[in-house]
Amino acid sequence: MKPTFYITTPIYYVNDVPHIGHAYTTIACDALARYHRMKGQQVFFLTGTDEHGEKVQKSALQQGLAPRELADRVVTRFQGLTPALEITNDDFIRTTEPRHYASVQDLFRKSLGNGDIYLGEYEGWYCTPCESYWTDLQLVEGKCPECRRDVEKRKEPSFFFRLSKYRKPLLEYYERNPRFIRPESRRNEVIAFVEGGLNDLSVSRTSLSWGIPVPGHPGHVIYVWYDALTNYITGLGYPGGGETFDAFWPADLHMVGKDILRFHAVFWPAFLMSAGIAPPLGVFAHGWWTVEGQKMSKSLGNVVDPYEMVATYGADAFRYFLLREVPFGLDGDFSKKALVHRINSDLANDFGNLLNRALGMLGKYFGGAVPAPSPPGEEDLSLIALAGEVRRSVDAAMEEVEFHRALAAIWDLVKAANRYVDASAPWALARDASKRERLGTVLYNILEAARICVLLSSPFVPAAAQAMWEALGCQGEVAKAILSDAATWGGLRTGAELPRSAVAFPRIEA
Ligand code: ME8
Repeated sequence: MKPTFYITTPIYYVNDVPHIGHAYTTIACDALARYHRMKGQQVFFLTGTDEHGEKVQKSALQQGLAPRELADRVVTRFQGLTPALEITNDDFIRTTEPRHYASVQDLFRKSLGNGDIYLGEYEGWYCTPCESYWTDLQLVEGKCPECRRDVEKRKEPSFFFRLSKYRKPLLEYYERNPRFIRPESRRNEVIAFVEGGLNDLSVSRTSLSWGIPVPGHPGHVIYVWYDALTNYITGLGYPGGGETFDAFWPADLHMVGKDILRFHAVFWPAFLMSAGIAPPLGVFAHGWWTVEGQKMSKSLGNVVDPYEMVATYGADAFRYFLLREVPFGLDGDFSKKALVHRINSDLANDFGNLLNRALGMLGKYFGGAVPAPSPPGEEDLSLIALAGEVRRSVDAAMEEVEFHRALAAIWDLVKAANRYVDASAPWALARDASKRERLGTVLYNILEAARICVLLSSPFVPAAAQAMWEALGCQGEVAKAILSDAATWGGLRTGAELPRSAVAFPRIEA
């Protein structure tokens, strides 16, 4: 196992406040960061905001603010997601920070120095909302192919990055690193795109002032994607990074929405190759959420506010829903009905009840003190074996970034433990004094299965997991547990005094 794990979210534009899409990417990264910490790796988890460019400048103008003022206001809404969603990022980068200016200018200078960045003139059809130039061929009925709005012809002096030169090195990189772009279907899309040939990329603007100046060319500011992508090395202290940079670069995973995969899988590795820096090891593109069957938009008024979700349903439930409902990588649909259903059925009924039934019976039959188990019988052994299998399935699923599969595996154990309760009928054993030892073993096993479920589910539902962890008499923070020790059967402390109930997942009344 690699000793370190570096994971990043995209940096989010501050032209608008966060919505479910931003929360989704950040929560997915957080679950992975937490899981890798539990594997014993040293994790660096970076998120932040993208504060330069036309979008932010325009939005600020509309609100009568300077771009920096707008950024200062909106950034707090993104930073606030950390406590609200129980996010464990190690740093938060803003592209307006001096450390980022130094980093972008250094990277730029390297490619300017070796001729990979050169001065030319850019002309094209420009779509302001998308901040993209398009060629004649790319336009759809004369409009922007992405947002279908009007475009305008523009021409200006611009520095270009010699992306065309990197067609072959990129294809070789994809070939040598089959897990660089995931999921697989997206990888094929990117390869087909690069095989089709790459045009040099305009990386500066003279028409824009809200950005990082090109070193030595004060009329130019560095264009958005070159600025934004570089955040991933700034966060590790580039260009001076030293130990942190050496320990964590190349990044293990850049998590992105499918909309921005190309920038991460094509431009970014090429910028790095040109500067003599190793490309990242992985980029994962996830799908998009619609809301109640419709595209999310301000005009439809259906934008899902993560703060509102947390206030109504709690962060754990929201996190669980987003990562369980839809196979990670595919598009999905958000509805409150589906969310409430998941909360009541998976969290309250299956998981919450398992723990509460066990604690209730432990209180009733053993005064709340965890009994020592006697050697397991056959029905016990199959539960114990399943716990081991689930542990391996969760690990395999997390390696593949398949949260839905990891959660489904954990719930296989939750459900098996509930069936084990029914099949072993502790209430019947309790009526027969000669079965007292068996009763103790059964209760121990139920609680131990619950403990392992709590441990494995903690990257997804961290606050509830901590509450359940404590209710099970386990010490310290579940988030600090190391799976290789803690997930082994038999970790539950005998003799511990447990409460008679614990409310980890309240039911939501419709
Ligand atoms: O693109 N469903 O920032 P951004 C799921 N600053 N995820 C969604 C989503 C949806 N409906 N809508 C947005 C930018 N996202 C650039 C990135 S990185 C160097 C620069 C998520 O504020 C998804 O992760 O538009 C997408 O990639 C990100 O928000 C875009 O955020």
